[in-house]
Amino acid sequence: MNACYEARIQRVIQNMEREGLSQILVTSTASVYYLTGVWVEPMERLFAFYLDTDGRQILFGNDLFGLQPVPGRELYVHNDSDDPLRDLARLVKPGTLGIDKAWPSRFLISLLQKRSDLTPVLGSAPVDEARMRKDAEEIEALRHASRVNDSVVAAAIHAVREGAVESQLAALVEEKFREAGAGRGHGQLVCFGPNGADPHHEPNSTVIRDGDSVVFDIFIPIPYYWCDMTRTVFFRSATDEAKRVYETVREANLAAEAVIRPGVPLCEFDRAAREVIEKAGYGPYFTHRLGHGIGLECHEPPDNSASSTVIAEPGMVFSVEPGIYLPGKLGVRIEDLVLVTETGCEVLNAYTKELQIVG
Ligand SMILES: [Mn+2]
Repeated sequence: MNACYEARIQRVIQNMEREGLSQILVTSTASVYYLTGVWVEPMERLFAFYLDTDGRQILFGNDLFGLQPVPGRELYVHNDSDDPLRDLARLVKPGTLGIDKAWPSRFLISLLQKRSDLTPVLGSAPVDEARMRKDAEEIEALRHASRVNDSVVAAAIHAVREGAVESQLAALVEEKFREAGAGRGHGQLVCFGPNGADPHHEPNSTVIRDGDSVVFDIFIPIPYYWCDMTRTVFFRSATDEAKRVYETVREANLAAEAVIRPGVPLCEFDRAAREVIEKAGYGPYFTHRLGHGIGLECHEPPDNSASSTVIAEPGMVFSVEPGIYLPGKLGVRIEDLVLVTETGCEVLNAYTKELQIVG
C-alpha cells in the first residue's frame, strides 16, 4: 500500500487510542479516499471501511464499485441481491464501535438489530482530526488547485463587459475548470449588484449594469482537492460607498491573515476581521463566519468562526472570507485559502485584492 495511506492510518489509530476507541467504521467518500486512495460515491448502496487499533483494515462494498484487493487490506464485496450488511455484521467486534457521522441510519439501525452486543458512538473525530492537518501530498494538491483558480478567476474578470449575464460568466468558469482537469462538482457564484447582497445567490439571467459590484466566488475540486476563492470587482464605476465597503473588506481580509500563526485559536482570526468591519460601522452586514476548513471537501473541519475553539496548527488549510452585504445595493467578499505554516501562514491565492474597476 502507498506509504502516504499507511502514515495516515497510523495517525488515525493514534487518535483512536487517545479517544479510547478500538474500532471504527469510516464511510464518508472523502474519508475513505483519504485512508485508502479509493474514491467511491455509493449513493444508496453500502460502502464502508473498518479499522481497528490492531491495524486490521477491511473494505466493504458493492461489486459494482470495481474494488480491488490490496495487500494489508481485506475486501468483502456484495451484490444487489445480497444483504449488504452480511459480512460487516459478522466481522465487527463486540463492544464500542465508532460510527461515521455520515453513515445512513438505514445501515446503522439494521446493524444494531443484528448485533445487540454493539454500542455505537460517534466515531468521525479520529479521521476528521487527521484530515485537519494536511500532509505534503495534500498541501501540493491544494496549492495546485488554488493556482488554477487564480487563472480561472483572472479569465472570468477579463470577460466582464457590456451585456454580460451572470449565468454565462458562470458557464465560462465551468469550461475553464474542465480544461484544467476538474472532473466533478461545480461551484461558481457570479453575482451582479444587489444580487451580491445574498452570499449564496445562484447565477441567473441578470444582465450587468454600470456601477454593479461583481462577486466571483469560485470553488471546485481539482480533481479531489478543492479550491475556493472570491474576488469582487466593479463594472465601469464605483460609488464612494462601494469603494469604502471594498476597502473595509480588504482591510479585514488582510487583518485576519496578518494574525494567523500556530498556537492562536481560530476565533481570534474571525475577531481580527470582524473588528475592522465593526469599526467602519458595517458590523451587522458581515453576516457569516470568517471561513471554513477545506481539503477533500469544500467545507470540512476546522470551523473558522467566532465560536471556534480549535487552535491553529501547521498544516491546517482554511478560508478567510470576510464580506459586507448591503441589501438592495451590493455585496463585497474577498476570500483566500490559507495554509498555516510553522511561523505564520501562506496565502494560496495570488490574484490581486486591489480595488479594480473593469469594463
Ligand atoms: Mn469559501
